[in-house]
Amino acid sequence: MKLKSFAIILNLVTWANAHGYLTIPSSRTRLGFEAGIDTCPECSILEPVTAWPDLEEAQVGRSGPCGYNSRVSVDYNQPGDYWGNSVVATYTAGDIVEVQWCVDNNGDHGGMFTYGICQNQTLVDLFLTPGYLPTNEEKQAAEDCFLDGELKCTDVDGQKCGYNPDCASDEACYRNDWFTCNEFSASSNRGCQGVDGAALNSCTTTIAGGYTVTKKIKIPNYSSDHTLLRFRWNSYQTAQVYLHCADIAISGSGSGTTSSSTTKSTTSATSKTSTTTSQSTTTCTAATSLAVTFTELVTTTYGENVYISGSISQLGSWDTSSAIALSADSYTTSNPLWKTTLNLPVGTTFEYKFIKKETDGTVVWESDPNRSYTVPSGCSGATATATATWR
Ligand SMILES: *[C@@H]1O[C@H](CO)[C@@H](O)[C@H](O)[C@H]1NC(C)=O
Ligand SMILES: *[C@@H]1O[C@H](CO)[C@@H](O)[C@H](O)[C@H]1NC(C)=O
Ligand SMILES: *[C@@H]1O[C@H](CO)[C@@H](O)[C@H](O)[C@H]1NC(C)=O
Ligand SMILES: [Cu+2]
Repeated sequence: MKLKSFAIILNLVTWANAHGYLTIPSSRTRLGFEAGIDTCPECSILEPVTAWPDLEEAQVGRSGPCGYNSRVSVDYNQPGDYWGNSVVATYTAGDIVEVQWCVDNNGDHGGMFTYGICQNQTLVDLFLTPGYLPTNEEKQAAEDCFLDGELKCTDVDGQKCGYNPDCASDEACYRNDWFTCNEFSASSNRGCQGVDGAALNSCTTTIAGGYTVTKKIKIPNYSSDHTLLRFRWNSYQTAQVYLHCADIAISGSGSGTTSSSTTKSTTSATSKTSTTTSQSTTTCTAATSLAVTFTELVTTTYGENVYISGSISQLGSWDTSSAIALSADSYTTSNPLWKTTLNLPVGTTFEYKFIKKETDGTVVWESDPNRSYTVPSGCSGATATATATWR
């Protein structure tokens, strides 16, 4: 705690600087930004509050679990024209999925963060009703429910879950079920940037460029056509909490309904990219292969093209001359999206990376480690999406 008094002084001078927001799955805030409604997605801040060391002390007030951006007077606790009316991702109970937020270079306040799913649909529905703004009491009740439904770092086998170096062992922040950023004043890989060690502008913020912060969560045994994934970041440096939601669906697994010819697979899709599957809930014929869409957010210059290369023959068996080209049809400056859809056999597990080919033929690889993916099982006609950001 040697840094504590230093940090409190910094509070006063860096108060207004920027910050972070949930990007994968696409949060309401991200969608608002991409639609041009929000000019600073990383600026949805609950302040001033006690954010440290008791991570759960602050009441969410008007910010609610999904955030209120006072710069643009947008309340993300209710559906808007560009968010909240449909889901951005569908997961299966038990899935391990990669989630990501983006921290601004000028506002990396260190600290700890968590994700949550509230398993009380009645409560969540208040945040899904067009034209209805939940009261502050309803916002707090939902936040309490999201905290009850925390998706713990330690729920994911093999995931490294540490304690925050800025937190002493007798403080309330000394817990490793929440995710932690690195030491606020570390000389390298400091704060939340240090979680991925990603390059500047590996994700989009509007003030000083962003760094991705990537972790894995385990989707709980819960089923809903439309619910919310809540992200919460408690700043160490400032008296601020950041709150965001993404609209998701969860299809239950092992729910014991009559299934005839379907061979039920209990292995869930695990992936270094975030994985979503969607499928019809009517009669199910097990698919033998699935249309899997790979998306990669990567800013490119004219003449540069993006490919996917990997360990299976469909991806060229690591031979870059046989790699599969991605399309830039959906590419915009604010959303530099490359994508391709491949038909792959259910259950196939493989490793891959995205590559850039320069005009002169030079190949630029993503940094290690290799990404990995298992094609999920599903009903005939099901599709899956693996989203990623260049690293
Ligand atoms: C869900 O939330 C509502 C509204 O707060 C509450 O009345 C109800 O008891 C909750 N249901 C469960 C199962 O906790
Ligand atoms: C998930 O919940 C359902 C319904 O409560 C239950 O029948 C099923 O056994 C659970 N599955 C797992 C893997 O816990
Ligand atoms: C990625 O896969 C390639 C091909 O199998 C392998 O040579 C390389 O060592 C892998 N990289 C890492 C970091 O595991
Ligand atoms: Cu900030």
